[in-house]
Amino acid sequence: MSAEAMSADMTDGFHLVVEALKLNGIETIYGVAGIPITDLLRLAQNEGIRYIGFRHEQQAANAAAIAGYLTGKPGICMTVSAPGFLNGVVGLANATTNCFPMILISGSSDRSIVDLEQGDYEEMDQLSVARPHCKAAYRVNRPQDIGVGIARAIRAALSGRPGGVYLDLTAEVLASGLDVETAKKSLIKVVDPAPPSIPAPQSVSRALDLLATAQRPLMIIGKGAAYARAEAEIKTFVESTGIPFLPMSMAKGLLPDDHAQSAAAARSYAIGNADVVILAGARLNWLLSHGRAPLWSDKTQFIQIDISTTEFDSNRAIAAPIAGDIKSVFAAFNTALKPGQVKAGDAWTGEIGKRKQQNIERMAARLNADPNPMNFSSALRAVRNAIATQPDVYVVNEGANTLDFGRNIIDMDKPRHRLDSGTWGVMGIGMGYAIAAAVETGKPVVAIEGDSAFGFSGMEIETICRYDLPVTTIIFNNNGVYRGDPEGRPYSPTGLLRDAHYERIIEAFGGAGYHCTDTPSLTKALTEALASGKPALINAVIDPTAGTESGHIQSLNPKSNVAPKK
Ligand code: ADP
Ligand code: TPW
Repeated sequence: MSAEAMSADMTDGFHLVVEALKLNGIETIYGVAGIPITDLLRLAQNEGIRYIGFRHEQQAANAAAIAGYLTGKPGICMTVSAPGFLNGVVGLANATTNCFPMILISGSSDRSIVDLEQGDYEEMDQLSVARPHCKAAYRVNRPQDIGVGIARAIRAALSGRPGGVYLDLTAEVLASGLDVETAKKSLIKVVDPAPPSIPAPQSVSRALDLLATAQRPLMIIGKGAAYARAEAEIKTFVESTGIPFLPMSMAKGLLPDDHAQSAAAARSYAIGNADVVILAGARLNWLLSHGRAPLWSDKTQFIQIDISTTEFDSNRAIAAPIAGDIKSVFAAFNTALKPGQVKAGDAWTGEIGKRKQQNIERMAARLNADPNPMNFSSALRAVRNAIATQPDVYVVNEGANTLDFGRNIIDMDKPRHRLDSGTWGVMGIGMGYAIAAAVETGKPVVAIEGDSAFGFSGMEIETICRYDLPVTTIIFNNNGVYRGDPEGRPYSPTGLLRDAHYERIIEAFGGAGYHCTDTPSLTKALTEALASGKPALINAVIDPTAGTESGHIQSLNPKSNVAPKK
């Protein structure tokens, strides 16, 4: 690479990447600096792109992924070659699994050396590694192709089912010169990257005809519907038909959790007894028991709305598949519905209402108890009471018990405000999601974290403090993965340090730390932290015996039946 300055009628790969991103409305890059992208990041920042530098690429990639979900534009993560790239791939794969649009852009080493395995600095055939973990993967080998590479990456991330895209930029391409005239002509502004996908009229009428025969209809709303920004159309449909609905965890708030037609507090009854179920942007995967008994009845008939047609019949026969984007499908439903054509029966909604009431009363006793030390329910009640005063708060949630209890206890009333472990049930999204939520929305964020879950991304507390973000992290500290070890025993595979003072981590970076052992102090600390609009970390000490192994998914955890050795 020549250090000589180029003449005024020449530009280079660095400039072309930044210009192509800006031309396509990209405003933020998440990443970690190093060879060969350091100058690229500097240039991007100088040219007005907001750069958020992380301590680990996995979090930068998670941040880009959730930025994509929140904004509907692809989130951008930039990393160095080989190890930095690999760290980013976890976030890329998680984005693809969750259908979030993001682009992982990694610099790569000298291809002539990499391809002959001659041992370059950070040598790796990154394109081949990335390919199985994303929706599309491209490499740019000439500076005049940068515009096409970025345009293809944006379109692939956003169109149809959104997902992660990998874009490989060789060090050579970044530093290569190109005359300004050719460079200008090579850039592409992507027109209409996610065009509406209008459903076929016969699919719409097939679905409505089936729904009209239903005695006990139910609608399950998934994060695909939240991503599609279909809340207005779904509200009209749900309220005009009276159909009870169940939100999947990241679809909570699309319709408010306290909506009269929410069947969340009678979930098993509603699922087990529905005769026709509409799946709106939710896959019939493990999170819905694959549509199988004992949760589901084999008599239930399905209407499934999805932009990806390969989703239909993936687990159960789908009687009425509708290929289309959810906003367009519900708009079509609302237009086609004749008055009174679809109506949830009073007996069905009445029974759901009765069971909801019973379950809410049963839960209230647990929720209102004040044990010492705190347990998951009481601590979450304390958190809920503080959040209730701040309607704009974004909630990030991960852990096992912390996630399961958190999903049930923390109500949401705005769409796309709950961000969690998602389709994989992955640990380690916490700080990346929290940072991007604060950066992209400017609103306060509360990250409710199991102590084990927090450890996967804990160093990003420095990132939160460096950018002075309004993020409060609450650690549900019960000394272990799922729960703590009994006193006086050596640490087991699920044990973590007893009585860790996590709040001191943030103090090292100038943030506010709180140590809370009871519910009034927890509510007070969170209220104060939210009012400050500054970084804070609350160490909420929970009973180490609280919580169950694997949380609510113990049935997925294989157990050895061989008697232990004496
Ligand atoms: P959840 O975890 O909330 O159940 P999933 O991630 O399993 O949701 O399912 C989301 C589904 O939504 C995916 O199958 C995806 O193809 C679909 N999807 C994403 N965006 C859209 C859209 N705009 N219109 C229709 N379907 C969409
Ligand atoms: C990337 C396995 C699932 S839940 C969990 C782990 C390690 C942590 C549970 O303990 P925590 O929560 O966070 O203290 P709580 O509320 O029960 O006390 N590695 C990855 N993802 C997953 N899911 C795991 C490991 C796991």
